[in-house]
Amino acid sequence: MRLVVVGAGAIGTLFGALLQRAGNEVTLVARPEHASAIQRDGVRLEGRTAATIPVQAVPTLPDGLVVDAALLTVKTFDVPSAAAVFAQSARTPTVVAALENGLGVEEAAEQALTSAGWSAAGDWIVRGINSVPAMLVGPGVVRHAGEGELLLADYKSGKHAEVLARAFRAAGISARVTEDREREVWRKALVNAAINPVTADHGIPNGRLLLDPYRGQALQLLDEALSVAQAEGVRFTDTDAQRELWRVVRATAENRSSMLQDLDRGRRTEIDSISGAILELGQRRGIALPATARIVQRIHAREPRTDPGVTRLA
Ligand code: KPL
Repeated sequence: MRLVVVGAGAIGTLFGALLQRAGNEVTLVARPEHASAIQRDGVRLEGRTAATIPVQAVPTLPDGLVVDAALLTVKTFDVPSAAAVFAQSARTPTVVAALENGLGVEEAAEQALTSAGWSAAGDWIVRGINSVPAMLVGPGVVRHAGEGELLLADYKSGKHAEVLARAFRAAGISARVTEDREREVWRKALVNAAINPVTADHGIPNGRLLLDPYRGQALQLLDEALSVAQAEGVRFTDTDAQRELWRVVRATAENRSSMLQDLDRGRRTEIDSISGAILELGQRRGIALPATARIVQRIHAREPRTDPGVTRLA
C-alpha cells in the first residue's frame, strides 16, 4: 500500500517504519528536525523492535499526493487542520485512519473532510484505537516501549478497516477490527483519563501507578470517568474498568505516557480531548467530577502558552 503518516511522532514513526519494512511505500510527514534525521539516517527503532529502517520523510505534505490511505497521528486538537491539509493535498477522497487518543476524533475528522468538499466523508474514515506504546527518544529515534494492540473500526459505512488491519498485521503489529467502535473508544478513554494526567502531573512512568499515592489518584479519575461512560450508555462495570486499567499499566509499565512526553517537550497535551471531554459530558448530565476538574487545571497550568503543532504541515 502507499501510505502517508501525517504527524509522525513516536507512534506514527514506529508504525510507518514497520509498515515500510513490510513492503509498503510510506511517507512520514514530521516536524522538520525529525524528518531530516530520518531522511539522512532512516528511522532507528529501539526496545521491543531494534532496527534501522530507511523511510521517506518530509516536513510538509506534498501536493497532489496519491496514496491508498493516510494515517493521522497528530495530536487530537490538530485533527481538523491535519484532515483539511490532507484533503487539499490528496484532491480525491482516500481512506483516512485517525489514530488519536480521546473522544470526538472521528467526528472532528468528518467535519473537516466534509468542509473540504468530500461527500459522504465519514465513509472514508477509520478510527484507530491504539495501545502500542512508543516514545520519541530524539530526532529519528523511537523506542518501541511495550506490548499493545491497535484496534481499527470503520466509522460509517466504509469497509476499509480490515484492509488496514491486514497491512498492520503483516508488519508485525498486533491489529484487529472491532465492530464496537464506541465501546472501544470509551475503553481507551477511561484508561487514558486515569493514566495520562497522573503520570504527566508527577513525571512518572506508567508502572509507578501501581503504587500509592498515584494508584489512588488514578482510581479516582477512573471512577469519575466511568460514571460518565455509564451515563452515556456504555456498559462497563467497575471491575471491567479496573481490570483494563491495570492490564494497560502493566503492559506499558516502562512507558512515559504520551501526555508526559508532551510536557517533557514543552508541548500542548491532549488533556482537553480526554479528561476535558469527559468533564464536559459530565457537566451536561449534572455529574460532579471534582478530581477530573482539578487535574485538567493542573495539566493546563503545566502546558506552554503556544505550540505551533500541525500548522507546520500546511
Ligand atoms: O495511550 C497511552 C498514552 O500514553 O497515551 C498509553 C496506552 C497509556 C500508553 O502510555
